[in-house]
Amino acid sequence: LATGPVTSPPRTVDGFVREFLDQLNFGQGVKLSQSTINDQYLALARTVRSYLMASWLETGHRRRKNPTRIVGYLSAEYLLGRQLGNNLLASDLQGIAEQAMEQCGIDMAALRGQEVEPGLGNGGLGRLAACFVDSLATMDQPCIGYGIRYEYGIFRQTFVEGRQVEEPDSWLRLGSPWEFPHPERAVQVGFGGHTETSVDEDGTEHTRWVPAWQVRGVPYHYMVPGFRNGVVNTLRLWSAEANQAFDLQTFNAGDYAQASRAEIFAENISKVLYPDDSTPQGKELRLQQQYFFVACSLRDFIENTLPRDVDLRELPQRIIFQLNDTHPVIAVPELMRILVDEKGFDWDEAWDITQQCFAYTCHTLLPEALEVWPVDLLGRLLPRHLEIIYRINEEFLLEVRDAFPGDEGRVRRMSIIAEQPQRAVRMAYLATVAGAKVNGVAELHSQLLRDDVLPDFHAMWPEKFTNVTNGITPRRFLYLANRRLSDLINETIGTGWVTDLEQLRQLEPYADDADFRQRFRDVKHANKERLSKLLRVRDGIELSQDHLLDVMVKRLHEYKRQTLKLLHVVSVYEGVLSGRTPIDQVTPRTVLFGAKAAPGYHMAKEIIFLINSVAETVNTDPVMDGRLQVLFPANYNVTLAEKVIPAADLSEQISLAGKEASGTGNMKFALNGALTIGTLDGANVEILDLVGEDNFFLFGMTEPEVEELRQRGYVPSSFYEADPVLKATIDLIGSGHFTGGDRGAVSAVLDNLLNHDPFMALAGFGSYLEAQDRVERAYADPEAWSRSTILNVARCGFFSSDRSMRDYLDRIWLPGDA
Ligand code: 26Y
Repeated sequence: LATGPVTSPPRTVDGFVREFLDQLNFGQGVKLSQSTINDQYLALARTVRSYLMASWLETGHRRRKNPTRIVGYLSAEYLLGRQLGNNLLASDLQGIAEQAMEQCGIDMAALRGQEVEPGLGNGGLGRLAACFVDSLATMDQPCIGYGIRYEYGIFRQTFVEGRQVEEPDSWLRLGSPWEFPHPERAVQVGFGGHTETSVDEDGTEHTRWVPAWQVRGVPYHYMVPGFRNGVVNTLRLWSAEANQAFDLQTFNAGDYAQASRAEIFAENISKVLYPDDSTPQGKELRLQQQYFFVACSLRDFIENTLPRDVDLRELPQRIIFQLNDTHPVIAVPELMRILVDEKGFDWDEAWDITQQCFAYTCHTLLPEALEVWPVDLLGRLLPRHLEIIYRINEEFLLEVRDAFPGDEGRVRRMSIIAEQPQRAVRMAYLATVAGAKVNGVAELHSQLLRDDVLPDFHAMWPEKFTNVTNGITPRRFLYLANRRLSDLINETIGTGWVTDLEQLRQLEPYADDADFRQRFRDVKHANKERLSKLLRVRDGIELSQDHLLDVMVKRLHEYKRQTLKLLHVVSVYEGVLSGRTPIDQVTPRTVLFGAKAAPGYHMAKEIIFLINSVAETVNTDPVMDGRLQVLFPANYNVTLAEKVIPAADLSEQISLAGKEASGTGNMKFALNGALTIGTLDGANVEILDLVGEDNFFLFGMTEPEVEELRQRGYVPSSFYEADPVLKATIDLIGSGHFTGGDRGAVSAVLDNLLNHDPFMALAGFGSYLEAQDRVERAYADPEAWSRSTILNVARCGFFSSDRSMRDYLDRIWLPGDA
């Protein structure tokens, strides 16, 4: 009995109630009558866990019996969102759980609201990792997601007098029922120190790293359930701990503060997520984080996951480590160090293995976002790794000279070590040299990667480069977030779409069905009502349900151009104020922003203040007669996204062409029946291709046109002078109208726009307004609008992250396996 399969609690309401009460009584140590909502939430979560446990153990067992190449997804971020709803959906226990809670007299919605989402990521890249592991589990593909268990995730945003204030996100405070700590699987990670070289009897050199200090990495496991397929994969996040709780001698000598310092030092490593998502600061702690989780993960895989009898020459048949941007790239010299220094491989053989074990995904186009680590910092923290990187570079540059004799300019350009402005390791180059494949995240992005970011590498190894367009999981972002639309779809075409999103194509004919269109509108309206209720309670905000809901939610960045959206808002308001536009010609519209700014990104924070200032003025000015509302609920996160996206009519994807690598919010909106107003940037290009130009509001310059304008010399003020509406709009802001007469309060943003405007908002203004006019004309015809939204849903099946995973499998992880 003890060695047989683990059995789940009975899948009945009674069985669920019994397990729940057990969890409450024996797990939480309370009786139902005495329990708090938090007790109940924790017990409910642990009940769901119990049901998934048999599948988890069985999945592990099955995988050990039949070893294949598994995916080791290395990501510094996982933006998971709440777990309860997702795990209930995956295990198909929603109905049973609801009835069970009702039987216990418990309001299940209140329990759902109790969960604090693990915000272990900044934005797109972290959420993408979460979608990918969901898809791999649903496709029954073996994957371990490796990352960091930050004690504090992305900060909680509040506004004080319109300005962003950051508060720590203590997501673990009320307990974390979804994680399984495994201290017995802890691994040691070294830092600092020096290297020693010795020569053995037959004259070969051996180098050994002698670290100066060590920390313990403790893994926490999280279930990643596939959609109703009995598969549960593992996410393994590492937490840093001090080796001895206290330095005993110092402790005994009575210096308690000094004794605890070592502990604090070690635990700092996984203390907090860096809230920057583009400009790397070159901070030592960040490099410590990167090396920490990567060293833990490689050690864990090689020593504790891979069966003992496997020869490491077969490592590439057992694992492919996917590098989620450059953050985990230090894994490359770490694997070389393990193979050469610890396992005794010669260099060439180790390099051959290493090159087959890694692939690299780039997520950016902004040159300032490419990570470089100063050589002195890297050498101090990881002296052996720096030596290894130098050797990799040496041999790589020989290859370059071989391929391009006499071209020393090229050699300098391609060197992994930059000499200017200081000696530093270019992590993207290291990843490209080491990786078997390099991919961008949308067609346009991959092309610009080849042509502009890594052209020399493309010239040398064209076959290394490929594209995998991003995707989103339809489980969370359609089924879970938009239950009403899912029900309508299920009723119309069945449920196959949940794991085969292209089946949404079958909805196309219903775009011409007036009854279906009405039901589609009813869904949207009900979703607005749901959002409206939430915002009232969450933020004390009133959302008008008969407005066009125009949404721009994403991190705050100049390149994403929240200011362009704001200029549109102000121009509508200014039109009414100045009498240019009769009020009855204004389409009732609510513009909803959601955005966090990196705490050190001054301009982004000024833009937040400007949005809040405009909102306060516009929302309360009687001249607008309530027809224009600007809402900016604080602390946009996955939980809020799940309510906002299904309610939206218009999706704002207005980055300057050539700057947004892909975007994934764009896909979520289209899949939930919002129309996109957007530029030819990132995955917008592919969305437009699929939905057709009649069902997409395209505006603005193409990437080559942007480049051309920059070449010609872009003068933002000339656009200001030439366009009276733009001029009036900017002048109204400049007059202090939105800041109680204080002109200085907005000058940083305006000066920047008028004198620099690096992302050409002023150049885009005219065509953007013109596109917004098209939006309003289209919205005035509800039948035509509904038709377009239905076609958007029907044609966006391509953007399932299941398809992204298929593409990674075919092009990168298991090519030739078809
Ligand atoms: C190095 C450090 C400062 C850093 C930390 C986080 C740098 C970048 C990031 C995060 C980047 C990110 O989220 N990029 C986004 O990735 C998405 C998924 O591929 C894309 O859709 C989106 O266009 C891109 O901006």
